[in-house]
Amino acid sequence: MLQATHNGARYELTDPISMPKAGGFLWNQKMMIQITCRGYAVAQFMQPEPAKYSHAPNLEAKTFMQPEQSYYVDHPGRFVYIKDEETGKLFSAPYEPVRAKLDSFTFSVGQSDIVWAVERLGIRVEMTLGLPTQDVAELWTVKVTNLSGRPRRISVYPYFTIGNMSWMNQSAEYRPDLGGVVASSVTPYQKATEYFKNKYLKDKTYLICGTPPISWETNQQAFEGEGGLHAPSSIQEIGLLGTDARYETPVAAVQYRTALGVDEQREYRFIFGPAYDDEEIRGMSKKYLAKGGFERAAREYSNYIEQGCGCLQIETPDEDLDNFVNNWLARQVYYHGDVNRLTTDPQTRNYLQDNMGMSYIKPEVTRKAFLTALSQQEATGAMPDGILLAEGAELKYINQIPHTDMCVWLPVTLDAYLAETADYKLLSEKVPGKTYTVLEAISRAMDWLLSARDERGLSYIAQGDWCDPMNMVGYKGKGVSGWLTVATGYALSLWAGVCEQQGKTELATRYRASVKECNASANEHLWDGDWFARGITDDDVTFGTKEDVEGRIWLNPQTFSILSGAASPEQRTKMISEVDKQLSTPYGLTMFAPPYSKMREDVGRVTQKYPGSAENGSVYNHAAIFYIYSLYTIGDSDHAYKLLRQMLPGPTEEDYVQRGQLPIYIPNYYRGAYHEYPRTAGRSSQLFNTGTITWVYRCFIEGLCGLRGDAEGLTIRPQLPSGWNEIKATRKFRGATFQVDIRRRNGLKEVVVMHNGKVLPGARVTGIKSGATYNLSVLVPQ
Ligand code: CEZ
Repeated sequence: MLQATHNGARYELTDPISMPKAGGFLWNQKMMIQITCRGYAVAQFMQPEPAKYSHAPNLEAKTFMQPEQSYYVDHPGRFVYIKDEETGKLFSAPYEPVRAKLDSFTFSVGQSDIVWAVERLGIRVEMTLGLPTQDVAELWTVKVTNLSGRPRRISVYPYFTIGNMSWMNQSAEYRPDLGGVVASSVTPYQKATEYFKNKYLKDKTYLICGTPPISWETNQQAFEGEGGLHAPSSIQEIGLLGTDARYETPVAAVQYRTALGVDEQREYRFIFGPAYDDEEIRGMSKKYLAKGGFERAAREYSNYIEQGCGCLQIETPDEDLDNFVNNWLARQVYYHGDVNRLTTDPQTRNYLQDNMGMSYIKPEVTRKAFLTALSQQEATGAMPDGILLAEGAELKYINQIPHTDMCVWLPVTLDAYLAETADYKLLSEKVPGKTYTVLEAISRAMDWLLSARDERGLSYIAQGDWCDPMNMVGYKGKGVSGWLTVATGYALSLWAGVCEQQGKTELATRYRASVKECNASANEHLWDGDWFARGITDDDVTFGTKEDVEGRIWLNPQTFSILSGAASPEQRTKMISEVDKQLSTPYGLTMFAPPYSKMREDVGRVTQKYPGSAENGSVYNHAAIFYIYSLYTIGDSDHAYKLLRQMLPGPTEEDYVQRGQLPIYIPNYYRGAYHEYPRTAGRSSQLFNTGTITWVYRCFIEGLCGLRGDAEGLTIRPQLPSGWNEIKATRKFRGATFQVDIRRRNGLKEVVVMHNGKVLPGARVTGIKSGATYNLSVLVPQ
């Protein structure tokens, strides 16, 4: 049903039914497309706000990418109908909309292309999707091959959804001069000022054909007729009807009628995308449909993706894990750091964490992100809810709601950046547009965090912290966040370390004292005997405690109390055992339990989400990875690894089917409510936008492989799970390559690292030479 090929660089799903929502995604800096094995697609491009060129049949809401999208017959998709001209029999590739039973089906997801190959009626249809690197467009190749051993006559009908473009103005027609279907529209608006903003939007959608079709249809209803998309009326005719769309829903469908000899093959190419005008369409057609255009685009795009290959390759006893880490993990990290989830106002915490991941791929991007973020710091030292990345961008959606945790992420993400690069120079850089340096800016942010606490020393939550929809704990101005209190402690302790390193002893001492304060406050007001509470509401009710029937224990406060040092070793033991007991599922740890079954007005919107979905007690991977990271910091390797492995779908068939997702990315959540709703538990959100992924990378690099940098070098402290006796890792670090052979050895007390036959003091390599290769043999204790 599912197999890795090309050493894990591709995954192939061999039926369209057992994991119907499983898909892959491709992106470039201007667009993204997620497409399922059955042919349904969600694509967005930036102009500079996210926009669509292939729409639903009805008016769509503008929102962030939604989890667990449901697909329906008319959902935007890319399909190819095949009609046997002798018998009139019909099927469609990849599977929708006809859903005819296929003789064979392969959905093959690669890193820089997605390919389907399906067979029925003795005809093989291969569809390949690629993207250009700089332009917004989909590059499609459709190949049909006659496998039946006798001459055949067939018609091939690519059908690409354009959908409802605009309630003001939409139309489509076939343009022989451009060689394809062009749909036009006007982005709806009402304010006169919007007109000037919209004037240059790409309001056209086109499908340009490399080979001129013999007929076409641009009117969705005329195509579908009374037959519906399963058996479109127009396909029953000899040729498509060639209707235009005049304030009617556009579609791009064309027909090729062809005779195929035995084993004969035909290939057709198409470009599908948005454009401003005919000129642009003509340009795209010249660029990509000219001979070799697709091949060149594919090479360039695969080079672009290759730039995100990251800094770590591993060889462990777990092949599926290796496949993921070596082929897919850095890719998802790169996607986040390279396009910021295709928004012009990423949430500050997302922006910082997504860019943290670039420390391992393109650290100059991370550096710039710190400067960009800090240049938007408020006069009070607070960080805004979102970082504006484009001219004229505005804070939208969730960024209009006050969250109090944004400052925390500065030292937390900087810690990874400095460990990777030792770029301490950044600290004395002046923040663009400000009168102070990065070091001063972050100190201001830390002071702001300290100022935003109540008389008990607990951090105010306002309308949310890391947990966005926890909007009613503190909306009256008094409620506090237990998580933020210890997260502040953690941020300050990291920051104190940096200050110390920079010789700012006074600052370091002051911040260290504040860490103690935060930790003491958390212990005094939030320790519930076996774990830390999640917060205290406006009306002074402590929640996330034994008293609660729902939302009894939350992961984040435990995690960050480990990181901040608020939890003593005895407390840790208790917490960890309660987390195990109350939050474990076969798909990972839920972010709290039990999920809320109804609105709790002093906690907020999070309790209204469906139990076990998203923040209402799902296996919210971002929360789980923080916890895993914290376990690595205290050397709880077995535990950490078990949970880390659970983040990845598979390797059993049962697990794949339950999660419904290919092991090529980590989603933001898997359904929780394991005890309440076991049928849906484990189901993937299919949403690959998640702060999880950069931390997963960190956990492999710093945790499992234990290859973390510092100001002068690289420390080697692997944390193998006890079932493993050896692994190999290749780590690129500061221009050098480290080939590390890690083995377990009886009778050792500490890690021993050997280089050129010598034992390295402190298990650490210093004086690293860029360009050099270091072969290290590492022995780790039993
Ligand atoms: O958004 C994420 C945020 O992007 O939720 C995380 C938060 O830390 C991230 O910064 C936890 O709350 O508004 C909502 O209810 C949404 O559900 C968001 O909370 C959530 C979505 O998953 C966005 O992809």
